[in-house]
Amino acid sequence: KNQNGCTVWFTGLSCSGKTTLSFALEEYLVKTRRISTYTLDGDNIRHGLNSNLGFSPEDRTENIRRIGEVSKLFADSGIVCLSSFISPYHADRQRVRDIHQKFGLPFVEVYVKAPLEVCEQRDVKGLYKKARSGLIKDFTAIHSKYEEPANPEIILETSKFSISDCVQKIINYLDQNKIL
Ligand code: GGZ
Repeated sequence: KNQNGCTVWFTGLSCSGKTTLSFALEEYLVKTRRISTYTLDGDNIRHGLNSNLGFSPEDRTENIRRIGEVSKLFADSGIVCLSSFISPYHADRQRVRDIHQKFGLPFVEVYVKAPLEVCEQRDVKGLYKKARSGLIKDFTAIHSKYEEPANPEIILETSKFSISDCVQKIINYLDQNKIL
């Protein structure tokens, strides 16, 4: 193992910018720093490992529990694991933090913060529209709660700052805390 692993955990509403930021961070870490990363997101997790889970509160909790365990394994292998999930419940995020702590692995919670109105306006996949019209049930922030992080390591307001400013903020944190 030639580098120290960690997990950077992006939490926030649908269309808040989690995936955009994690891809931008990944590009910087890989190209500029030659650091190995792995991204976990809905595309590679909800279609595979967690394809049997939906969006009920119980399923979201199990979704995050499994992703937390996988993130810990990647971090333990020396990779920078970038995990982007709404992860709406405080207790679930806390459990992921705890298992990292137990194994001495850095866990950096990044709250990707944007007002619901902004997320709804972005509506990249048209899901908010479907949720408003009743075609999707249990949609986060429409019918299902999002518990704001109480004490995240980093808060990024994506409606106020550019992508590169937000990425720089994460890099500064990782450098200053000697995580990279
Ligand atoms: C929230 C949903 C839902 C419901 C489908 N609620 O914007 P997206 O499309 O690409 O990201 C959302 C993704 C959320 O999955 P997570 O695994 O991150 O959720 S959680 O952490 O709460 O378990 C959205 C899509 O799946 N999606 N139905 N009802 N988002």
